[in-house]
Amino acid sequence: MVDDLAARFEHTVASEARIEPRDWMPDGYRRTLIRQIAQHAHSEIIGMQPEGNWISRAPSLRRKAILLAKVQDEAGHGLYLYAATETLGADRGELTEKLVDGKQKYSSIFNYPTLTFADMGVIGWLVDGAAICNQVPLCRTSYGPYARAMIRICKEESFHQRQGYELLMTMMRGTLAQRDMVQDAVNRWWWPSLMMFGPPDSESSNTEQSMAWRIKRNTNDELRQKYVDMSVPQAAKLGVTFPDPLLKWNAERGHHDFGQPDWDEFWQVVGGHGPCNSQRVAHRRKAHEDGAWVREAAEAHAAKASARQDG
Ligand code: FAQ
Repeated sequence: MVDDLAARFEHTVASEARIEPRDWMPDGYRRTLIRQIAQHAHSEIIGMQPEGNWISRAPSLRRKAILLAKVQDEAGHGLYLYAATETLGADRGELTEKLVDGKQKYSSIFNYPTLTFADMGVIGWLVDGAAICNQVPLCRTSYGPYARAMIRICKEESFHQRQGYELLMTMMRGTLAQRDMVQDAVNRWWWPSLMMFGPPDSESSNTEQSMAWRIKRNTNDELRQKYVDMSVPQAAKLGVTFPDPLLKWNAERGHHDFGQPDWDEFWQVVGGHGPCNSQRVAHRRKAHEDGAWVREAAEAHAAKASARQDG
């Protein structure tokens, strides 16, 4: 029986059809999806903090409205993704507990501070740019609810990226001090943005199995290369440089050569020891605790409503 189910699962994956919540799936497939989707959801929710930091200090009403909309979108992406984990049997409350207890990860990128308003532009351009590069292939991931969530999320990420690039273009047309601010932000965010794609393939414990299950459609290094190739002409048009002396076009490969991020720093950050890890998690924990009364009120309301219906 299990052999039949396993064969059907393998066939569905191999034929590029989607696995749906009620289909049989190997335990490891379910566990891997819950891990990846939960980390992704946590990243969206924690990722609201570095930008939320600037909403009250945006330089104009227009920039404030854009930033508010972007941060709200991120909350929506997080909730959408938590809903996808629920289709796999995960419990949203438990996932949040694991996040605030440091038992589940979120993207390393959100452990760096946002020092100036140029960081808002660079997060949109580079961080959302990396997110899109990583997530567009996930629209073809083998698990249906995750693939469908990615389609909508990618559309919104595209708006996020465009607003960031437009913000930077505006600053680059401004004063020398504004141009310097943009270059400084690019210098600080370039290497962390390369780390978003995960460790080099040789150190990526999950890639091989995730590719076989078609959860991941590309390796970490493939996507990192694609991102570098995509970003270089955008930087030239903007008038900024990347802080990498090894970055240059390789005509033979048809790709840019580039240097490696500091992988020791990456593992430190992933291990909870980056510049803002404790601040981010403490803030999330406080928001979760402060929201307890809302969850209790919602549950009490739902219980009363269902009692009324039964009665
Ligand atoms: N940070 O074996 P692999 C956004 C962990 S976009 C922290 O290669 P995998 C939008 C990894 O989980 C950001 N941990 O892992 C936004 C694994 O942990 P384990 C979120 C990382 O899963 C923009 C271990 O290292 N996007 O939020 C990182 O096959 C602006 C070994 O690594 C997604 O999550 C990292 N950078 O590949 C919001 C996309 N990299 O097994 C606000 C979906 C690796 O020890 C503002 N996720 N690790 O528990 C993925 O595509 C994959 O999970 C990868 C990692 C590619 C991130």
